[in-house]
Amino acid sequence: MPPKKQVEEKKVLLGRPGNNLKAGIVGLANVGKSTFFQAITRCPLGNPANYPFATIDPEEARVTVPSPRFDKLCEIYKKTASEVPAHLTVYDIAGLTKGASAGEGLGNAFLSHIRSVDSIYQVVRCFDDAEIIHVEGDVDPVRDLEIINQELRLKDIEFAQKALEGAEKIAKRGGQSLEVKQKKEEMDLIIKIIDLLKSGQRVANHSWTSKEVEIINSMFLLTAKPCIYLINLSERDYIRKKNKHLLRIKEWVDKYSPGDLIIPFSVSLEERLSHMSPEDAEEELKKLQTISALPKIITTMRQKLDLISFFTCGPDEVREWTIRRGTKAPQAAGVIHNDLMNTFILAQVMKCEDVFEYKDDSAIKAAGKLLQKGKDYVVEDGDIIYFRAGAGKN
Ligand SMILES: Nc1nc2c(ncn2[C@@H]2O[C@H](COP(=O)(O)OP(=O)(O)OP(=O)(O)O)[C@@H](O)[C@H]2O)c(=O)[nH]1
Ligand SMILES: [Mg+2]
Repeated sequence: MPPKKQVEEKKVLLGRPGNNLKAGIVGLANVGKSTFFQAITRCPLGNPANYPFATIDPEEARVTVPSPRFDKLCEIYKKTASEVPAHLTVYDIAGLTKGASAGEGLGNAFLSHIRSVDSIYQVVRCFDDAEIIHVEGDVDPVRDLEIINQELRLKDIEFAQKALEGAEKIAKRGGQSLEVKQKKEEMDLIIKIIDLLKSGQRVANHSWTSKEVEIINSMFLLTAKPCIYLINLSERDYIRKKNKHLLRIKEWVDKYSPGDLIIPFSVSLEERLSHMSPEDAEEELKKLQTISALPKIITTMRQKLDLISFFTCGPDEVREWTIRRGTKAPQAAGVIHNDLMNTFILAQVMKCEDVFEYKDDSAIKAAGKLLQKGKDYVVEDGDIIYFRAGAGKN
């Protein structure tokens, strides 16, 4: 007897659907956000300056995703005319102040900029420099983490309370209708969320069922966005991997943002490197016996956002494409072109590792490593895909 087909519950991911996800740079004013934005995007946008609230309107730029696999594929398919790496979109956002959730500083405008991104790079100042004004008077990263965390939570509590009132109105109608039943369930969840936020926790760090995630996604909460904590150290501390605040920062993150990553880096070092040629930057890093933190900052954010890559390789182009984990073959084809999704026939799939080993498409085919996959195939990270679509056309 053939095995029973398992009915899998589709796991709903926290956050917006889609592949073009954005990471926003968040933090107190004057902590180095715009300087970091310029270094990571290598673009002149943003307005780094030594006074708080130098940035008002958000700026957006794309960051090339560092990818050893992509570089290797470009080498193997060397006759390709064009090489297109994957990108991550990064936003430089205005500095936050204490009381922003109640309208202080740029207040709600600032928070609406955070609402439009999918994840947060939180820049935390850990460097001492009397020349650079600290809006709170002194360097105290845990206090700064508390301020940002509190503002985001307060805004979420306000949002959740509004959502609760809305659900309550419908639930009050009474009766046994499906809508009333759903709204009652929604109310229970929202009350749970409000309690969680009041206890200092973020929504993203809690585990939720797919049904709960669907409701949470409709609420657009700020603390439902994944966060990476970027600890801005002086060059010296970054190179020697030591700073007196790091342990307390780790304790705070473990308690209030459990599971989230802390990446120490040095904005001033990255800024210096960004003005050098790749060769000079490499030389400088060798001399300092250190590495740039930017590749890790980019790749870990992609992981946080559940973004993976597939590749298309041929004589015309090697390209790395971004999809969300769990995407099926036709939808992955749709990232290239809608027509490819609508007229999808099949996907011919090779694995990156096999291409690295055999270095030749026909050898891979001969080894039986060219796989034919249909519309239910869930694309895996590192797949090299050749889509067949339309009336048997490629
Ligand atoms: N010493 C030192 N100064 C830094 C570092 N990072 C940034 N700065 C300086 O700090 C000042 C503020 O930097 P910005 O990048 O404008 O800070 P921001 O967080 O974007 O500020 P707002 O947009 O006003 O919120 C600038 O004068 C930078 O040169 C650092 O790592 N070390
Ligand atoms: Mg700025």
